[in-house]
Amino acid sequence: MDRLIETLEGRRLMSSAPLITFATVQTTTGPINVLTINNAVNVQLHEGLGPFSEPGLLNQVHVTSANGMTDHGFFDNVGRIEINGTNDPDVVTLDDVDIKALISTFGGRDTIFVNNIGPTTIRDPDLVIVNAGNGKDTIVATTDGDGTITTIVLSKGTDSVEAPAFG
Ligand SMILES: [Ca+2]
Repeated sequence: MDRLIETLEGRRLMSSAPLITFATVQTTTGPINVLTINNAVNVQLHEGLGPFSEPGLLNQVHVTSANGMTDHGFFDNVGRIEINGTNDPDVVTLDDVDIKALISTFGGRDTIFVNNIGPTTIRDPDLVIVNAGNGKDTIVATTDGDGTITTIVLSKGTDSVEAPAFG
C-alpha cells in the first residue's frame, strides 16, 4: 500500500445539494439579511415581483435546485444574494428584480442565466455581478426594462456571453 493517508484535497463533495445560509450582517448602512447559496451546482433563485422599496412588501426569494425538483422554500427580507458554485460545471439561474447579487462559479464549464424580471427600470450597473471563473462558460443576461443590470467579470476561459443589457 503506497497511500496510507487520504488527503482532503483528493476528496470530492458527492452531494449536489446546495448549502444555504441566511444570516444578518452589519453594513455601513445598517443590518441586512444575506442569502448565501454554496455548492451551487444546479440552483434556481427567483425573486418575487413587486415594488419592494415600498413598506410592507417583502423582498422575497424562492430557492430551488435540481432543475426545480427540490424546493428549498422562500426567504423574506433578503438584502443581498451570494451564490458560490464549485470547480465542476455549475448551472445557476437568477431571476432578479432589485436585490444586489454576486454570482461566482469558479472553474468548470458553467452556465449562468441572469434575468432582470423587475417591473421598474434598474440603473445600478452593479446590481448583479457575475464572475464565471476559469473554463469555457456560458453567461446569458436578459432584461425586460432598459436599465443596465449586470456586470460580468470575464474569466480566463473562452466564454460565451449574451448580455444585451450589460455594460
Ligand atoms: Ca464551476
